[in-house]
Amino acid sequence: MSADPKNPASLEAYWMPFTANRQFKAKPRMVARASGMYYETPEGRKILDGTAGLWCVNAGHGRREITRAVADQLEVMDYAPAFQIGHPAAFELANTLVRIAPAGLDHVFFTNSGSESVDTALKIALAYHRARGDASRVRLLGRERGYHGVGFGGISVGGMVANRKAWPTAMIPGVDHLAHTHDIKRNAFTRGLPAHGVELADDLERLVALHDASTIAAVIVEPIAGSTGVVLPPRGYLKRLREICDKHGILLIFDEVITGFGRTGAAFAAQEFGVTPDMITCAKGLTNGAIPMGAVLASKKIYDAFMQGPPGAIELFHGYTYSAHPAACAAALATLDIYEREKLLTRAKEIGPAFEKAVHELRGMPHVIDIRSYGLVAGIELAPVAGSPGARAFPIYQQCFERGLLIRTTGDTIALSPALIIEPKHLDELFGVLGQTLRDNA
Ligand code: PXG
Repeated sequence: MSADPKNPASLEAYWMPFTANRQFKAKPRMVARASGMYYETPEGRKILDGTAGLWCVNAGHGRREITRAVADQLEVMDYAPAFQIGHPAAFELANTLVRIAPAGLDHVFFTNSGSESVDTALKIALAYHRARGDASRVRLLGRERGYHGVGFGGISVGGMVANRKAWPTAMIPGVDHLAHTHDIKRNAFTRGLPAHGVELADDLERLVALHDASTIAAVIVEPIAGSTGVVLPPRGYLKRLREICDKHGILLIFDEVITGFGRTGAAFAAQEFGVTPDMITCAKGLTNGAIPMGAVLASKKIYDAFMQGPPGAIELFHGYTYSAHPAACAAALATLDIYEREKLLTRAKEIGPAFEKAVHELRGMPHVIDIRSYGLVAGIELAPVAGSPGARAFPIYQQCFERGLLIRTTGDTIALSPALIIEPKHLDELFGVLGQTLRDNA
């Protein structure tokens, strides 16, 4: 049976992720084609994509170079065993990633998603300390309001109650959380990074005092938290986290699934903010969303710690059937080539000021209580309807879609993360529709 929006039975079998299934199936929103900055519905209505898909289509939709590279690769070789066998594109891709990564992150472990990247990085952190003979370092620290995907590791270090509450006994043990940095009392409507909150990094000292550094393996944070409503790091915060980690021998992991590949104006937020972690998790923009793929970038220090055992011994008992899948490698190589040729990894620096100006012009619109943006990501926070979280923002999401604009809402925050190819005319269209919709919902 093919999908027919007018026939609810045809929509029943597909259990949709992170979706209000019953509400959706009663009034479906479908897209069928995509090109450049636009989706198109099955009926041919154009929808401006204000979110680069789900923060992943950084070079815009329908990039022929990627299509061709994937098709060519599948023709030549569809699949290669990931374990004990290599194929050239995997090595080339790792080399290319290391070239654009922060200096010192010299090794790449491939996964198929952000969630797998996070669980991989957490496992590497634990095994790293063990390999060094420091096996008492078993605690993993996340942060409130963090999102690190949906694996058991990711939800454990994550800080979103809705993602955790159904699985209270399944959390991995030994996890604790730093305080989050969202503070609109002090930082509302800041342009650029918030001025207040560097001292929140000292919360790590509190956890060290509570648990003792000798038990702590790693801290994982998003440089900019995306899924919980675009929470920016206070000025100096990430640097101080790095200093405290160094002081206590704790690994620092940046989850750059959203901030990676140009979102902030550099290849990675680590470079933009001048702080180098021990590992970076990424996915999404790595293949421009065309083929699922994720990666963990790890420092030489970490990799070398594993390369010690007897010759012939597998150093890390971890990996996926589809780690470095040939089609994904081809997609990623073609994507990175586009980013480089079109200078997209720094494009957010050029268009960012116009984006920032346009988003801050929404200040004063009905219910807008904060606006924050950096590079090509923005959060517009709306005052919640008392007792009904999300009820303020979701109708705006629905109405924008009806009016030809795709935005993302999380709680009562509207998140924007357009493709890095966005032009001023798209900004006019995006903020024209969004501004009018906000006014219509006074
Ligand atoms: N870490 C971070 C920081 C993420 O944002 C993941 C891990 C997990 O990635 P996968 O590929 O397993 O989904 C993410 C994913 C949204 C939204 O609009 C965000 C994500 C996924 C879907 C929607 O908030 N982030």
